[in-house]
Amino acid sequence: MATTTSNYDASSITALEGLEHVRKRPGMYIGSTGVGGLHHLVYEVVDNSVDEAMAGHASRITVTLLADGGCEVIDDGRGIPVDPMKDKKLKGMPAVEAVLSQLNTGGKFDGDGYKVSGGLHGVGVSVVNALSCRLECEVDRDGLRHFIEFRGGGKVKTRLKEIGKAPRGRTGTTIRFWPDPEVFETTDFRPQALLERFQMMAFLNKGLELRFSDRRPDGHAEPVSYHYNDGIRDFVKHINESKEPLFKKPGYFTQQEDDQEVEVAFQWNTGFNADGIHSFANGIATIEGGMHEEGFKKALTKVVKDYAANSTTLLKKDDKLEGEDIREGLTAIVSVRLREPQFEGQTKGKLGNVSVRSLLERATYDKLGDWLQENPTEARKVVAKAIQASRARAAARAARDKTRRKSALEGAGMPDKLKDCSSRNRDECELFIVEGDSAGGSATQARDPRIQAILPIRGKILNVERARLDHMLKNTEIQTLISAIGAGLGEDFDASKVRYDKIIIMCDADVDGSHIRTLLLTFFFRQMKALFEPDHEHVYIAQPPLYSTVVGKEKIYLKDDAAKDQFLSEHPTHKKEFQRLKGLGEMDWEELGETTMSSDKRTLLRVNVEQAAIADEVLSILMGENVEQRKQFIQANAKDVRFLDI
Ligand code: 0RA
Repeated sequence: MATTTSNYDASSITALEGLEHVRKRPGMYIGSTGVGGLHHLVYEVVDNSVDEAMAGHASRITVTLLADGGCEVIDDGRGIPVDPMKDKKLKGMPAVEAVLSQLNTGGKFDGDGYKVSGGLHGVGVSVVNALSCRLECEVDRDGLRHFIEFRGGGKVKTRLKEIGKAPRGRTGTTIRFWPDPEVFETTDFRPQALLERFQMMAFLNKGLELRFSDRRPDGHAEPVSYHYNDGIRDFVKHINESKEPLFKKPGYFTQQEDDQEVEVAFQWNTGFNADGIHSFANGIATIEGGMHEEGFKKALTKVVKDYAANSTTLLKKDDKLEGEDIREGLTAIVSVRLREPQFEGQTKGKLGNVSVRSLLERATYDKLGDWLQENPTEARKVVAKAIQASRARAAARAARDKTRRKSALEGAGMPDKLKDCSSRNRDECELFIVEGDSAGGSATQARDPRIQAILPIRGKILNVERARLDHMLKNTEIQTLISAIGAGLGEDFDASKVRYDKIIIMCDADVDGSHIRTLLLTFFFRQMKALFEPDHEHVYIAQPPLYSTVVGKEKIYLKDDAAKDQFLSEHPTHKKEFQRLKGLGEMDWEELGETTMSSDKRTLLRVNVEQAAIADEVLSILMGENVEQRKQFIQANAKDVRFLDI
């Protein structure tokens, strides 16, 4: 007995040393101490319960943000074991205490089920303990309710004890934790972000019910329950909700072998997006793809091509299908589970296990092949759509070659609409894309013709998200833009040829203006992505001032309400009226010259690639019918979409 006790005390001390390290270097374990890291704590605890569900022992997880700032996660699994550890080092320590206080003890020591282990997740609940000022755990097991409690980053406050009977027949684990305000910059959870992940987990684990409620006094989130009996099929339907599916019921297949299994759901829509494949490994999004995606894409191309080759009524002699034609409009979820996932790449978002590639190749070739045979109506639609895409691609290539030849033969003739600048030093040149001819006229008068070029854009340019390249190239507004920028487009785009240092979008502050701005950003994002690369960052949004007023003889412009308040606090005796400017369309050229077009008075917003990607996504959502999705998206990205004024 004496040795047991001393062993136990010794391992408690080692445990604390481990947790000390976590507190010293939280970033190493949870990425950051911002809101992302804070949420990581929740995911870590929930992941453990999801593992228990994946192993077939739990079916419901309830997450509650408590009134006092804590977070509670309840599951109905087997309950973390409470018996003393047998292992030499931890001899005598209750297993639950080891799980909660020993780094790397993880959840599973019975080798049962897949564990979520990668660079990002699976650091263990002990990390949550280390970064919490308080953590409680209740385990219902063997008819009893057990309780253990920690304080100050993992120090045992109450040793494991029985606190009564478990409710009849119930087993499960409850973990409550209070993130340490000394560690985190904020301890304010954001339900929107949490919910997004809970929903994803519910999609990826069919039958699992994930409930969420927010009991914080100022919490606004409504209680939510995610529960999908059709798992990733429901996921695909959900993604395609705002789109127009080619057929009603998503296809689905699954295959299992030895240590790994795969599940795939798919459905094409009428859209033109060719990267609608979303892949996951052990419930973790693999943003950078990897072996599972590779195998799936390869077999998808082959199986659809083989099928098309046998349907002579659709395929003409010159048609040549490629992978991207077949993927156009496809929404697919590829979810694999394996024992030892290898997460690689910059953000650990790429699955490296080679064996998964051949599993996916075989499964997809066989089972998607069966699906095509068994669903001839759907299969014809898929093939017809791919053929259409391939013809469009051929036409676009021809159109591009023509543009290229033309510029080589005729010299780079600039479009009439462009009022170009005279300087040939591109580092000082600016292109203003202005909405409408009248604003274009004012801007032309206000500009410095040496370094400022004006390109008026009329009406709404084509929605590039929806339009194929060949249609897009026929649009005169787009043609004008491409020639003015002068660096080609798509895969031929060459950022070193861009003719201006700054490309400044100048639109009205109304709905149409923000729509055109979003369309332009989407076009640049899709066809001239290098414009947003960190060392280029050519794209800007002009923010015309909202107010003007007069001080003495000088006209002062104020960009927004905050600037107006600031001005008033600095000029407490100011009595003159404020004029509310009606946006670019209503400004005369002198006003423009003194504000948006003056290099020292204007406010420009530089657009980075993330913001452009958001514009792109906003657009596809705005085009869709799903108002709820649009609302949610805008809420979740409030900070980053503000400049789009939607
Ligand atoms: C280790 C072993 C067993 C279950 C668990 C851990 C477990 C961990 C967590 C964390 C949150 N909820 C959990 N539920 C279970 C298996 C126990 C057995 O064999 O009965």
